[in-house]
Amino acid sequence: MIDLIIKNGTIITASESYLADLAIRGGKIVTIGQGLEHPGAETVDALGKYVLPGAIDAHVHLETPVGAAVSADTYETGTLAAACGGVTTVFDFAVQGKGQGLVEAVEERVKIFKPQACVDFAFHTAITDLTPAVLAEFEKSVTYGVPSFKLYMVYKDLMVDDGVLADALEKSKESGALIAVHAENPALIERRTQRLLAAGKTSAWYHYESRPEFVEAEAIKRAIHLAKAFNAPLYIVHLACKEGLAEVTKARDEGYKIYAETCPQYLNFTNEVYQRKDGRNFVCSPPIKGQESQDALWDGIRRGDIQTVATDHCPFQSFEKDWGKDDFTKIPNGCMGIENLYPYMLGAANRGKLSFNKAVEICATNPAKIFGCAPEKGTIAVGSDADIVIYDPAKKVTISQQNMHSAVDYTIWEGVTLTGYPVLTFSRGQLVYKEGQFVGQPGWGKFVKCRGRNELSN
Ligand code: DUC
Ligand code: ZN
Ligand code: ZN
Repeated sequence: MIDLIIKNGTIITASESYLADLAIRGGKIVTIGQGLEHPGAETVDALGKYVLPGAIDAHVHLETPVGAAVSADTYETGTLAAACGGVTTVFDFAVQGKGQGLVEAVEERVKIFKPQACVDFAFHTAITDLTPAVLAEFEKSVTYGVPSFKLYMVYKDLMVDDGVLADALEKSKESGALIAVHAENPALIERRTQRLLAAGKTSAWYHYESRPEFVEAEAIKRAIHLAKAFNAPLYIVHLACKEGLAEVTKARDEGYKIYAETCPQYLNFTNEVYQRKDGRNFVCSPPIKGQESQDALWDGIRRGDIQTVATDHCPFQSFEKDWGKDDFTKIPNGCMGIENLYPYMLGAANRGKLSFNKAVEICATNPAKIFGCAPEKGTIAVGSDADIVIYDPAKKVTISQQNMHSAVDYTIWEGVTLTGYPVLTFSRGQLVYKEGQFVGQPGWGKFVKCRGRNELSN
């Protein structure tokens, strides 16, 4: 018995675009063909529309304490907003408490996530305390289904030093784990910040001045240097600067498995936003850089040196951003984007900035391959999960806080008009979003266990 047939659409994968019908049974794609009919199956006519794999947002911080604030989206509102933007899998971070085991940190989070999740979810673990016991637990975490570990090179309470990063890289090589880094140089940031504050330079612009391009680039170079030393793969999260990207390109040209992710906010805005009256709403780390970096990031995507685009979704309410109106160091760091990722990247494809196949590759197929959930996730193929977005290339939407679904009271994307927008989202064959409305169920999302050893070739 077939549950659902999607007819007459243009199917777009990372490698092909073609007209075909899809048949779905038990949450899986079971047939791709022409003229599919099945009595009793629900039928969706996608004539004139694009049929895409659901996006994977490989970088979100839901309900996460950051300093005195907690990021505004709960697991429920965050994954609900994800569904409404065509994201069918999110990767959240389980932050390891001091002395805590890696699997224990994830299990704690799964318990809270499970009843609330509106789409499927997976985890990276943020390692904050790399004891010998934790190093010895790498294999167990890989086997358990969380093979990717993030290390922060900045942020008091979270950051690790170069020795820890080196140990983690060395161990990742033999255990099949993938190390990811938030790359910025904390010593440079600290001294620059003190100097700026002492000079009374306190506005949001100085958040950028305290950690400009070279501060990020230095840390990227250092992390890549260490990864090369152990010939270990490395994933750089939220890459935002031209010079750091050049180092990624160089290492990849030399044959190293260095992967880079960037975010929509770095692709759409420049550091000029920090001069705006609402500049503090754009405060995130690494900060949004200058035009040269933005141009380089787009080139990096088109060349394949940036393999993924994810959001770093970590919104804070206006009143929390306002804590820093007289001191940029008091602004909670983070921007929103979970609902904007796919519409924005597909809108860019619709404008000819990249191909639709490339947009699918970087938003869905590559994250699934890198983090070990392909081909169940990230593509349209027989046997894959029926995580499907129907996209209307003619539908115009102007983004506004009112038509978004996140729990935050503003959006940095306010007023941005997109031509082309998702009209339906299916999560494992279940309709969860229809024409501006969430129509799914909290608790529907399931925990996706990933495999180690990423499957993306260099
Ligand atoms: N950067 C942010 O801006 N927010 C959350 C964490 C991060 O790395
Ligand atoms: Zn980060
Ligand atoms: Zn982050």
